[in-house]
Amino acid sequence: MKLGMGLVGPGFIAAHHLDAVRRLGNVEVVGIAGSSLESATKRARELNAGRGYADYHELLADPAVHVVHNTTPNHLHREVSLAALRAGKHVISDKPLAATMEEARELYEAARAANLAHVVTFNYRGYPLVQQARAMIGKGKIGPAVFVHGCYLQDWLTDERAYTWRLDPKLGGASSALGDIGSHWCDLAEHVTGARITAVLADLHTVVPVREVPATSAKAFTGKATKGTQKRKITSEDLATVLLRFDNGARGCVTVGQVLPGHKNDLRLEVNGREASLAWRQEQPNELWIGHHAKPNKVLTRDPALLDPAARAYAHLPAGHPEAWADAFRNVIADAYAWIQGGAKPKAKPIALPTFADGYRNSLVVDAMLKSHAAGGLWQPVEDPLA
Ligand code: SOE
Repeated sequence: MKLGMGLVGPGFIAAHHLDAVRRLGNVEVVGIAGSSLESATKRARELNAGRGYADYHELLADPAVHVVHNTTPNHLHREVSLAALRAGKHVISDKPLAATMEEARELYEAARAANLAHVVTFNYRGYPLVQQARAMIGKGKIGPAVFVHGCYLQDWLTDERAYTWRLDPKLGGASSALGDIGSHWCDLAEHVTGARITAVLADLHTVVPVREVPATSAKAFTGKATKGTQKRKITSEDLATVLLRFDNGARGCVTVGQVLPGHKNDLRLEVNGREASLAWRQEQPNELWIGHHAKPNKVLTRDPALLDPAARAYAHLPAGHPEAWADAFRNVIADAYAWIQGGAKPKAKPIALPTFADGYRNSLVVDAMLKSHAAGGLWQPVEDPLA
């Protein structure tokens, strides 16, 4: 059956949802909802994305839409995703799942009760070499993990004239850099190691405490600093360093920042085991570094023939033909639609597919980081009241 997709919130990431869906073949782009019929119709035309809807309620009422992609700003995630589930639609939501941990819990509970697919776009799981690292660790190839560390660094908020809604807690939610990109790192660390973060000790900082607020919010990565109309005090974190403890005894640390010149989308994850180490970088995603103590280190370059079968399923091009961000994004969306086509049964969920359960779990981790910092830098357990 051909599924109809509708998109709510046609910002930067919307075009990538559409591209990913178009590459699947069995999905029809029905239309997009924005803040008015006029803006949605204009955007639908620009993106060649079917029709425009005056608002998301109208889109949800359309029986031709089976799957809703929620790409609204964080403060609207809860409202739109809940309404979509109540309307009987499968939901693919951007990360973070919601603006706060409490909202994320509500969404997770609603998704669990509905017989529908619920996906959150932790898209870095979709890289073949990320899945390779996961498979190697799962098969004991590096021995017990002892240290899990890395960073997620960007620079698009370096200039004090750069401003985004993510910095406004009313729109972006309880955290800024941690929710936007720290969330990706934590999800990836848990997904790749198969271990859970049990406690955190966080130091958050606002490097740029006053920004000029322009008429419209900056788009990520445009590098455009617009002369603002007013100065605004910023209290959200744009830099964070966090110590981590995992349930398998591993220790860890991560640094997250969006004001670090030269770093564009620099997500790095390294796992040191007792027998070997693995390191992966988002900006060189076709390489996996394999470190040894008593023999030469290696770099595994993405080649379907050399990958673990679990990872090979995510590689679509032959060796020497690099696969990148859009391909990994497409892999996650492809898993989501495969799950939906198969009836979205919980047991049939593809292993790598991030769901609202993962989104909720992730919000618990970020929330613990906020609490740890607010307590002056004390260890804060990551506790799941639903577990
Ligand atoms: C901006 O920081 C951003 O676009 C994030 O919102 C995305 O989730 C990340 O994948 C790239 O950077």
